[in-house]
Amino acid sequence: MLFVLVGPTRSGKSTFINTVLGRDVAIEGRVESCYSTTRSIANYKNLEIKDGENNEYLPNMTLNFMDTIGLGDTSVEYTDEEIQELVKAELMEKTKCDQINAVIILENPNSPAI
Ligand SMILES: Nc1nc2c(ncn2[C@@H]2O[C@H](COP(=O)(O)OP(=O)(O)OP(=O)(O)O)[C@@H](O)[C@H]2O)c(=O)[nH]1
Ligand SMILES: [Mg+2]
Repeated sequence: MLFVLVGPTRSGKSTFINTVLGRDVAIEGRVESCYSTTRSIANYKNLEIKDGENNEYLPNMTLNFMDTIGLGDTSVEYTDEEIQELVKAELMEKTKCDQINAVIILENPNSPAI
């Protein structure tokens, strides 16, 4: 299963991936950081899920995640439109669109959209 994470910088995309997998795979930003952390698209493939309670990997279940560059950070070398194009190109090139199970859109909790 492939999940694509999109949303503003520091909305918790990388943290979401790590939380679901039960271990640190994607690099998370520090809370006090002013800058986006994920600065290029990262594909995490065929990763097993770790059960945090007994520290064991769950059998017969692997997940794929695409972690994307956060939107809305002017310190990043790409504009939001360029990031959207990069994500689109990545999806078309490395995976097939019909393999996507969900696009997960995260928002910052203080966003007016919430
Ligand atoms: N309190 C709280 N903090 C969170 C939550 N999710 C993420 N964080 C913190 O928010 C900060 C940013 O999280 P990231 O996962 O790096 O955010 P991101 O969307 O990947 O950011 P970019 O890579 O910059 O686009 C980190 O310090 C996380 O620990 C949450 O649900 N609650
Ligand atoms: Mg990130």
